[in-house]
Amino acid sequence: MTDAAGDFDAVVIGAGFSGLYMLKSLRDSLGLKVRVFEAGDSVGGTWYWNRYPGARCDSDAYIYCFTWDKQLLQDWQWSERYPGQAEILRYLEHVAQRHDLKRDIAFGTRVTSGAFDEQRNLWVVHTDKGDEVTARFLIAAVGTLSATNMPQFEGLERFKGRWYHTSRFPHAGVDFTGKRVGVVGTGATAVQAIPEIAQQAKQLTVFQRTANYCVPARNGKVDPEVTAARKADYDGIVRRIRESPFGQEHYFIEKSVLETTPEEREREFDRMWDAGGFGFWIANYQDMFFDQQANDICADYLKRKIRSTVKDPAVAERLIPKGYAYGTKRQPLDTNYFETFNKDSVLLVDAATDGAIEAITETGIRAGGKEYTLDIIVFATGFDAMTGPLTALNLQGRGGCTLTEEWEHGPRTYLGVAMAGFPNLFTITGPQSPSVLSNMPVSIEQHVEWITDCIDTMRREGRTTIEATPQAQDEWVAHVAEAAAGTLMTGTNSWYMGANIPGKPRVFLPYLGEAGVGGYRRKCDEVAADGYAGFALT
Ligand code: NA7
Repeated sequence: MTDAAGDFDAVVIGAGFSGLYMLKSLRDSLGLKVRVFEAGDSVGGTWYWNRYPGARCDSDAYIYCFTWDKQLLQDWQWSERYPGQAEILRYLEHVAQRHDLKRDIAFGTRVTSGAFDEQRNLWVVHTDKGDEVTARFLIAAVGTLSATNMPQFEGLERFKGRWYHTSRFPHAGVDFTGKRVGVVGTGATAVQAIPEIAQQAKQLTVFQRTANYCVPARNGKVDPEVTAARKADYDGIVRRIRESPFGQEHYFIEKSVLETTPEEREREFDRMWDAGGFGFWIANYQDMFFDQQANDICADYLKRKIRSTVKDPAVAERLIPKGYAYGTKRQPLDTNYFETFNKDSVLLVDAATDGAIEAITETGIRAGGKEYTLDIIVFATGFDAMTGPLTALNLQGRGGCTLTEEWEHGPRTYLGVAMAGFPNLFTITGPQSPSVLSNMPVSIEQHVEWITDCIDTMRREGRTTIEATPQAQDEWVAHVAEAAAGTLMTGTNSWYMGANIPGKPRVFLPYLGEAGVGGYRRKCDEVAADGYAGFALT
């Protein structure tokens, strides 16, 4: 075994929030030689690709940003509670410029494969531009919702109109004026896009497979006094969100909803509803995720809201979720979503009552035996979440093992950050870490800082490789499953369960144990303090 250095100390894949901070940390804090490969033509990741109408953040902006640049926390002014895609992209461009990050990023370059060379202890990485580079460490900063799910609808190639997927929307936008538009899907993306598209389109037809529980976003300007108070208390805010369950300043009500009077809980529900945002979801009564009866009470409130908002009772009934527990799918935040169905120009086609999509035709979509004529189809059909972006990298670990094979029955990781058989490979917000169940920048920063410390420790101790042990990995996989099994989450066909992708194993993908991101952070820190317990180092 030799210890020859590669072309780079580290290759980072992706230049969104996670890749930018990973580059900054390894290059400017540790002084490493780093190359970032990014498929897009600029930085931004999610915020580079998702340019559909209405695309905006669902977490409050004051915590949906980097907290490691303390001066920027003070200087940057967000225009609203939840900034839109263009504003977040502008922010990330600014960060890249401010820290001179672009000089180490190869844009328009997709990593097509990576293989661990066991003789040299280096990763050999290939790109679609013909690069072959070697690096000691390989870090996947590829995002969790970046592998587009485009269902194989029969006949799509026949369609004479134009079609788009929300996650690959044209940079120049799409003019829907005077058009007959179809939107397929009613997830968080569609819930943002539908009211916007409905304002332009002559006719909008929404194809719903599963109705969704929505709560109002309540976007708008933030009171300057609130902003000033937050800026004055940023150290406190950062400490709190890092220790919190979800990377947000949201905490469950430490009481069972079953122990409340109808009046008391109605007041609480109204308060959360009026505040808008994720509070209704993740600052609700604590038994809501565990007890079906408790969950039914919260769900009932939201169902009543739909009935009182949607004027046509038949449409309202079809928009009311059925057959799964509230909160077990990703919570969409809406701005006039249900109100949009009161427009004469908006039609709901519900798979359960009107019939599912059968085919795309030359002139539109056929569902339930009926033809809907369309000029433009917008597919808001989501992503192959969490594992999709990683398996797409075609990584080969020891003995040529691949993630696709290793993860045949669901992801297998240690701490959601490393995998047995794949030395010196790290994933940022990977499956089996809190990731998508948290405010992403908080989890991204935690992983980046943990990986940076790990690499720094290895260098100081003269280590060449680090690799999760199979035993530690087995225990983590079992622990992740056990944490999910105690909740209502596993009973729902959600992308958290891989259920949106035909053939994907039904396994709960993120980690929700240790009472969330704070406890998980402590667990990761303990592992490091214990000499990287559960890892083999050479
Ligand atoms: P989601 O939440 O996966 O939503 C996708 C929607 O598309 C959802 O309503 C799906 O119905 C529907 N869908 C998916 N495949 C089909 C097919 N084959 N036929 C009909 N309808 C289909 O993705 P989003 O982009 O909205 O949100 C992803 C995340 O991005 C979001 O949670 C935020 O974290 C950001 P289903 O519910 O599966 O029955």
